[in-house]
Amino acid sequence: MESLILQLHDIAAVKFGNFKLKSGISSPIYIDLRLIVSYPSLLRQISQTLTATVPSSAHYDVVCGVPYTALPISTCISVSSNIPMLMRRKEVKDYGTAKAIEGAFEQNQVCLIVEDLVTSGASVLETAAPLRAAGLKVTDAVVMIDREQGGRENLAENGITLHAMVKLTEMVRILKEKGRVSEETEKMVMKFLEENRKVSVPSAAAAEKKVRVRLPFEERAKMAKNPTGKRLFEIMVQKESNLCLAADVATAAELLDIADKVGPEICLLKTHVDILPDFTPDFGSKLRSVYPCSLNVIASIIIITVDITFIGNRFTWEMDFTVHSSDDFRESSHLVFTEGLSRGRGLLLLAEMSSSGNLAKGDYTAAAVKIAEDHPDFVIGFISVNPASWPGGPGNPSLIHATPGVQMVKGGDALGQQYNTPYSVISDRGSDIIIVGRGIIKAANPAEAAREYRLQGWDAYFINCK
Ligand code: 5BU
Repeated sequence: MESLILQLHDIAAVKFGNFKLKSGISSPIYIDLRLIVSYPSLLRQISQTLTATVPSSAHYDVVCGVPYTALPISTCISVSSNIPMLMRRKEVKDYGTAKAIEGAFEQNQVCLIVEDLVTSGASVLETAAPLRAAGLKVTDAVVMIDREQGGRENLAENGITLHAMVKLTEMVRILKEKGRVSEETEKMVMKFLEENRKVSVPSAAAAEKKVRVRLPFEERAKMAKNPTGKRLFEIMVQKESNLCLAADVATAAELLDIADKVGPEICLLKTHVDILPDFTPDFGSKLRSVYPCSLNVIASIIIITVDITFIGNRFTWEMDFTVHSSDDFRESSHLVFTEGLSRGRGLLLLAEMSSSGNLAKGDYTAAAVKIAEDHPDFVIGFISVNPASWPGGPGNPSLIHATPGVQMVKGGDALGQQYNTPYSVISDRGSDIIIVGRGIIKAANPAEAAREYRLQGWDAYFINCK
């Protein structure tokens, strides 16, 4: 290991000085592992060390390098260990066979991801998603250098264990010990790494992760009291989908277009119908014609989310909080409940929110649970964020939990939205449905992105299913 690190320093793949990074910040250390292709003996040693870094308990059938730097490394691992390799296309062709993954493989084979450097883990996840979408299992990734900036935790949240040849701080320490850098440089680099370390706090549920046995959706369909709730469970089973699209687009025409594209992947479509300038009364029937499955559910969600929860674009959610808890709401809710029930609708109650600093917690959440108990025939479930942490956990299995604030990588936006991964939301936080907006709508290929979210959400549910 030491010799490898010294060689990386010799070829200037690791440099010390003052470097401006892509993000704009100045760094006292710079790593460029693309250089190793010019040093075949070093490339071979690195590949052998990486192979040895993966514990023998981690079984895999194929390897796949994250493009581009890790491609030669994974090729060497493949050739020397005689394990087939796959390639992930960075740019998926939208013509011909349009394959995201090249190479021969079988469904459910396990693929080890190979990467040169991990910072947040985003690039590993970008490779894991199409591999999983193609039917492969991804449980482990091996990396040369772990920058210790949250990557390990982000990957763990997505069901991937990271194995690192060396951590960046260890590497700097070795270089100092071998007289390659001064004590002063070492201190400066350590300080920089410390200051730029993304403190990632694993969710409470993840920290004391218990296996929560869950009932399959088909069992829960039988328990549902409201016909719309029952239908929703049935649609989920039929379509193997626990993905809801938050279709926050600018016009009704765009909404119909996106519904058409991602319809096969989703069990539910959520819309803030009030933001559509070209909304007309026949919008519902048009939507029904492109997307017939769950209009009842769509309609019920419209009732509760109109004006209230539009995060990330025009409105913020706080302004409507008082509407919820006021007497007016209680009165109008009575009307909504009676009217809704007579129309065969169901209601998802807002119990928690995803945006930072929101007030929908504690008593508010408890009040939502109480409303659900009082109206078992009308309430079909909750908009929630961490039902596993509620007193008594997610509770009644006839009720469904749907969670907004979902993207492939944990993070947030400039307006306070907080994202968790599909795996964390479903497996750790005990929810049933992931609600995804920009992760799909802003993707280069929304249909493909929706498929990836669907597969991740679905797999995450069945990990703990009875
Ligand atoms: P995004 O693009 O994936 O961030 O969209 C999330 C959607 O879920 C968007 O329509 C929000 O208005 C909605 N949302 C939310 O993000 N957080 C909440 O707590 C609630 C709704 Br309630």
